[in-house]
Amino acid sequence: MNQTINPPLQPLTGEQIEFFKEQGYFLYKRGMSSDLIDAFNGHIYDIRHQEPVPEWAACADHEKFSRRLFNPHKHDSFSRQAMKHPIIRGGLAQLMGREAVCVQSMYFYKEPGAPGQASHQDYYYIKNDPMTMIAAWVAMEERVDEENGCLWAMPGTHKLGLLPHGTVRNLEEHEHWTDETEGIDTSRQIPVVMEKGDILFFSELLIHSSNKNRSKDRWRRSYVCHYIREDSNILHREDLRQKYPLY
Ligand SMILES: O=C(O)CCC(=O)C(=O)O
Repeated sequence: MNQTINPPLQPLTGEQIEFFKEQGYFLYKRGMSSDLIDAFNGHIYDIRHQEPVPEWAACADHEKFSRRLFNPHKHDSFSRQAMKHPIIRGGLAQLMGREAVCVQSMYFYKEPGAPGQASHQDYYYIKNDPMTMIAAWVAMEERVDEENGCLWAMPGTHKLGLLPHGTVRNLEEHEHWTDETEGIDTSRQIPVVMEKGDILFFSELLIHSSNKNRSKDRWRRSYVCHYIREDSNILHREDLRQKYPLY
């Protein structure tokens, strides 16, 4: 029997790879099917709807469906399957030049009224060597826009290296426990409006943020995984050392 692993897909064109290199991100339209996203949203809802809630997903009762669920890929096979999505696996292999492994996942509920995250570079939180980290941010709603707290990105800033980060300045808009980039005018950030199933790939040095969900009744669910090249290693963060292959 042939034991070889199937090679990753090559979903990105040369032009798209070039765009990523220049701008620090690339938006892949409709990478995941609407059916898959409905099933995954339902599954994540069920995890915290159980009695009792599994220990790894435990939270206060009033927070069951708010803010985020950390690292579901470590405990839940559906979350791992979504993390390994063939378009993501293939896109990352093209952008990194080798297969990627996953080190972190987050499922954001971001309910109406929930704060966003101040501008930052992911590398500030997750150091890795060599530096290869890329995030894949998947839209889990029909539409993710300025009103329900979409991501904002500052094109080209992945070329600036790691910038200083300090205390969050606008607590009305952003979560207090994160840090914010300093010494740079972040008004050049652009909103990344996305539709259900769109996948945003972005570099660990790209400055990005999100604002409060200001809608009355539109959630802003998303599934965000962070990946490094298979030969990179996570520094400092013991909790994110384990590498999850994508095949
Ligand atoms: O989705 C958000 O609101 C913030 C996500 C983010 O900044 C990240 O995953 O690095």
